[in-house]
Amino acid sequence: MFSFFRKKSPGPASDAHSGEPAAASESTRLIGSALGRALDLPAQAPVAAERQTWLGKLRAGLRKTGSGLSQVFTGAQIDDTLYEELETALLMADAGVQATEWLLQEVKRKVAATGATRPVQVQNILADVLAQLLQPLQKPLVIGAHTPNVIMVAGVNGAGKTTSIGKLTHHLASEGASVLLAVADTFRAAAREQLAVWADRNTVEIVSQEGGDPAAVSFDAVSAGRARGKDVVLVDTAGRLPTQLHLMEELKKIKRVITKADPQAPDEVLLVIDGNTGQNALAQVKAFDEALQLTGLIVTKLDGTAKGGVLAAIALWARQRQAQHPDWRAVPVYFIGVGEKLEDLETFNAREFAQALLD
Ligand SMILES: Nc1nc2c(ncn2[C@@H]2O[C@H](COP(=O)(O)OP(=O)(O)OP(=O)(O)O)[C@@H](O)[C@H]2O)c(=O)[nH]1
Ligand SMILES: [Mg+2]
Repeated sequence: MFSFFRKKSPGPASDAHSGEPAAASESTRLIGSALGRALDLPAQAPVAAERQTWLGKLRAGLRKTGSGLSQVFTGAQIDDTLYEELETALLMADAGVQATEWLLQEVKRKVAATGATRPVQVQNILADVLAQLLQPLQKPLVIGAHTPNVIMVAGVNGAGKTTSIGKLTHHLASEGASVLLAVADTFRAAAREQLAVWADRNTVEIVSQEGGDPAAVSFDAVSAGRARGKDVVLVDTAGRLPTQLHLMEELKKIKRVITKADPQAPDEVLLVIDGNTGQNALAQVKAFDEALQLTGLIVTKLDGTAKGGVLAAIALWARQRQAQHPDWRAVPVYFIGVGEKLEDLETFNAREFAQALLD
């Protein structure tokens, strides 16, 4: 079994088997070293510079809209005005009413408990509270427990599914994993072509069918993946709104049929969310989870004008849901997209994200 975190580390490493989040430095391992264990590749030192680059992109993206957050703490004292401004800034950053209230309460509680008197202390407290709230969303994607590892990818139109699959393929393939791409977006010829371009770039195989049934293509792809001994099968589906019930039924069918091809599959059902979607992202997570029982999220376009706060809303929802249903599997954010290039996919780190949001 191997994960997206380095396994052969000279220092303390995360343990994919335990599902424990990696330490910050270890999380710098992108998929790049994911297969180190399985393929016996030499371990590499964390590439701090690369992490800096994407953090910079994330910060720059969030700063475009999230600048309000850091400005809240420039005053001289902690008073009602500060909390009011903080409330407004959190709402503006897309945290939503519930998560905003929750964060405010937690911050006030900790301010009282620590006897903080300066606004900058409130800023640090908020960073901690936010990081703690987001922490359960941080989890490595582990692949290799079952072969082929079947990853089904869903989401609304234009969220970044195909691009994310391309990036994921690139990283997996560059580490020597054999990947098979399935075009379960059979509606548009353009969709086949788009994925074929990614397949070419990554020199991996692709299963597609003109105008065919997306479930049938998925079945063929998983069967082919098994027959050809592939490590990973990535299934790209067509974009759809959760309100398009017949299309949601179609997604369920794709999932069911994948299980027919391999009773242990799909290993992952990922929802791709456009980071610019605001509060509607939470509605998407709920609806797609209801239909498909999601196992993870990819949040894209965080390099643009996304406000980032929606992750707090998702984290609070997950926290409340978990409290009500202890058996419910959490829906971690496996990756975030910070650009359109192959390398613009990063593992999610709660503390770094909280810090970037507050910068
Ligand atoms: N800036 C930026 N653009 C992105 C990112 N991810 C995807 N995009 C862009 O978003 C647009 C839509 O991406 P696609 O991958 O085609 O989205 P999709 O979900 O597959 O779309 P449909 O299949 O039509 O539903 C493209 O122009 C991508 O280049 C990202 O992380 N950052
Ligand atoms: Mg697509």
